[in-house]
Amino acid sequence: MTKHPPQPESVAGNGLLDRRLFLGASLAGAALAPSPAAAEPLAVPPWSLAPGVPFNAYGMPSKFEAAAARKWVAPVNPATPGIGASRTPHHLLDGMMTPSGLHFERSHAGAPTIDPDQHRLAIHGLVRQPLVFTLEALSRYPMTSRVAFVECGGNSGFLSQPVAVPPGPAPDVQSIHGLLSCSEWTGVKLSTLLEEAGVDPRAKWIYAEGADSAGMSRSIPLAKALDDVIVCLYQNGERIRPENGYPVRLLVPGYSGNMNVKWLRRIKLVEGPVMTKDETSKYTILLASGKAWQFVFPLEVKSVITRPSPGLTLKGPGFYEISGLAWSGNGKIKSVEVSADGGKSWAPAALQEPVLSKAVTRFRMPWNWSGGPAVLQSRAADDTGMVQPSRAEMFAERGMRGQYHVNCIQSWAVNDKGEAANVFA
Ligand SMILES: Nc1nc2c(c(=O)[nH]1)N[C@H]1C(S)=C(S)[C@@H](COP(=O)(O)O)O[C@H]1N2
Ligand SMILES: [Mo]
Repeated sequence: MTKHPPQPESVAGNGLLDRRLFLGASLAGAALAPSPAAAEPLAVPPWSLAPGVPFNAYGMPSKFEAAAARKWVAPVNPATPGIGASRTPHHLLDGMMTPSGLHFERSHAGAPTIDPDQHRLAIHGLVRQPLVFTLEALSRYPMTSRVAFVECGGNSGFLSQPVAVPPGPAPDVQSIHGLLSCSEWTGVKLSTLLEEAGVDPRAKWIYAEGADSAGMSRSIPLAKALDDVIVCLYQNGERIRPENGYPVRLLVPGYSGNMNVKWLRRIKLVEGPVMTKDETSKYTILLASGKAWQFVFPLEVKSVITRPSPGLTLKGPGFYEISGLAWSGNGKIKSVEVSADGGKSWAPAALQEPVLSKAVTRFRMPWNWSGGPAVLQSRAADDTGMVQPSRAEMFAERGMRGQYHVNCIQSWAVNDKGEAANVFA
């Protein structure tokens, strides 16, 4: 009798395998596809025959990785090219961190070129002692670091459109979900600075304002400001990139991206919200009834499969790792389930450590693709008990007009050629 290696256990429809496969179980039964090793040694390639390139002052990605680039749409008005957003190519990345050069950018009037020596941050309003900081002064306070995502409230808004694949470039991870990135942020806790200014008991909110020509500004509850808000000077170990707020930005962990004021110049302590443009006409959630939710701060639990996804064509049936990102503005990711049959059956994915609060979590799921059609979905839950809704559930509550905080399940249809496309399943 021939001995077969144990087959990886199927856990849900259409080829999903047990996530314990990643914990050391044998892959021998899965149809992975390297060419069988030949008896001859590997050929010596040209790059092994001469010394390589010398040193450079600031490293850049391999020239073969030029596709891993931010993308943006041409501005509606060519006179204002800095109004809009560029998006992160998550389908070409792995892990949990977004390289700084690929962090998405959403700017209302372009990135100002700020001379750090001339920049000032003022804290005033309902305080005992108004303060003005130079960057040098800010740098002398105790610093803290944390990993956190920034996500625009308009991210994934495409899923509220009626047509899954409209004419034009096919919607993909980057165009639908690219207004999300995750970095390590370092700076001074806002509570440290507010303590020094002395908060007047009448103050219940702060008003934060940027130094860009949009003067973009938001109101933030004082309780949040004192909890985990950071006045950031560093992003992924280096000074914040110009487009992400150089030389100083606010990190408001888990809250709508818009509140993370870049190029921060002023914090005023106030009794109530200031009702700025970006918290009245914009960044409010319009309901089916015509009423709108205002001041919806934390970004609700969400996930998306980044691989496979549109543009990443499967090369024949066999074993694949389904991989994606999950995050919640309310806390930690508790679980991610994956379906390969359009939501008929689900199985839990493996969560990549570390799983951090208000940061992005990478999930992985082994899959044996039969070569036939499949609809891939992921459904995340966070540690507050919130679960990602289906698209139908979400629009039953909100109607089809909701453009902000869209967090429903993303579906990718894989056809028998291995191509993936957005579908509204
Ligand atoms: N001063 C200022 N801050 C700003 C913005 C802006 O245009 N000006 N855009 C906001 C929006 S809408 C978002 S989603 C985040 C995006 O941060 P990022 O560009 O670093 O990704 O910054 C916010 N902070
Ligand atoms: Mo945004």
